[in-house]
Amino acid sequence: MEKERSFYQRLKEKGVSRRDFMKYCTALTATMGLSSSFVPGVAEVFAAPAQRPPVVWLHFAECTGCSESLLRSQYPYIDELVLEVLSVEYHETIMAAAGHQAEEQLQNAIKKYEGKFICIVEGGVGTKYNGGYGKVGGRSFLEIAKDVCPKAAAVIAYGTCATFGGIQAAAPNPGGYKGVGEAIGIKPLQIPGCPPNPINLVGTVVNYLLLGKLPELDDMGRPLFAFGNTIHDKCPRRSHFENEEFVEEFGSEEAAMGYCLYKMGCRGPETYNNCPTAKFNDGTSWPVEAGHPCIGCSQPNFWDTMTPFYEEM
Ligand code: FSX
Ligand code: SF4
Ligand code: F3S
Repeated sequence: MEKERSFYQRLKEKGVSRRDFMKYCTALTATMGLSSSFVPGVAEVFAAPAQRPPVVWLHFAECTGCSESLLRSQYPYIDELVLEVLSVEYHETIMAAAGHQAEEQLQNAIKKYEGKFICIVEGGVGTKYNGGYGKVGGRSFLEIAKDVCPKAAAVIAYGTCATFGGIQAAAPNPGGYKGVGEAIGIKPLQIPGCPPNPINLVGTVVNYLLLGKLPELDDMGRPLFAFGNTIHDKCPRRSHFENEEFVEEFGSEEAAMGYCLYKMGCRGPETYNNCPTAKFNDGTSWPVEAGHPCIGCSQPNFWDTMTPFYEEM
């Protein structure tokens, strides 16, 4: 009770009302595919966490957009929520330590929490030349991944770079970049997207803390609650050529179809992600709603198989 009171007090100091917070929990619960009866439980995971799993967050080849999308854009207080439920032991972007001190922190964390920590990986891993195409603290990404990931209780590959290789794996891929699973032969839980939607990571973690298990996954290791449908399946622009009223309003099926971005190269029909329902930036909008075709950023081999952008497949 005391814990909960101080949590709401801290949110209030950040200008976030209990109502805003409940709105977020409701959206999160719906995204996780749970009924609304779970909303109070979800709120409690944040407000009075029973446990805070230690997290080691690794950065490999990427743009840090995955961390940025999590820490900045969605809700002004998402950082509070994340730091409330997770005990982040190592994260190069947000940690105060630097240099040798930071590396020491990583070693200490994996020793202290061996078999217990969650390892979140952001970025692709170079596999050619013994991983020589990318290093942190004098060690290659490949060496770090091989050292840290097997010691974790669970590995979450976060973003298209960590899941499928991403932009650095685009042809001609001189560094032999791959997703972390393929690079070191493990099967991580995968949350692709460039950037991924932070609600899918938070939903995965909350699912684990609330129900004591990871969400159901597809054969690529992606949570079904987020990647069970294509963009096209839930796209509101589809309604314009499938809904008689719209067709009537536009004058013909062809004219109504013009509202769809397929001819501008939309990859929605072959891209699995929940952007149309989860949206970005506090549920404000998402690419197709903002008038931009989906470029397939969460698919395997995004970049090569999705380019040239803006051309019909
Ligand atoms: Fe990749 Fe994440 Fe795209 Fe960027 O770190 S998925 S380039 S948004 O930031 O890995
Ligand atoms: Fe499908 Fe894209 Fe058209 Fe939406 S805009 S209906 S996702 S092709
Ligand atoms: Fe990416 Fe397409 Fe969503 S480009 S952000 S999967 S709409």
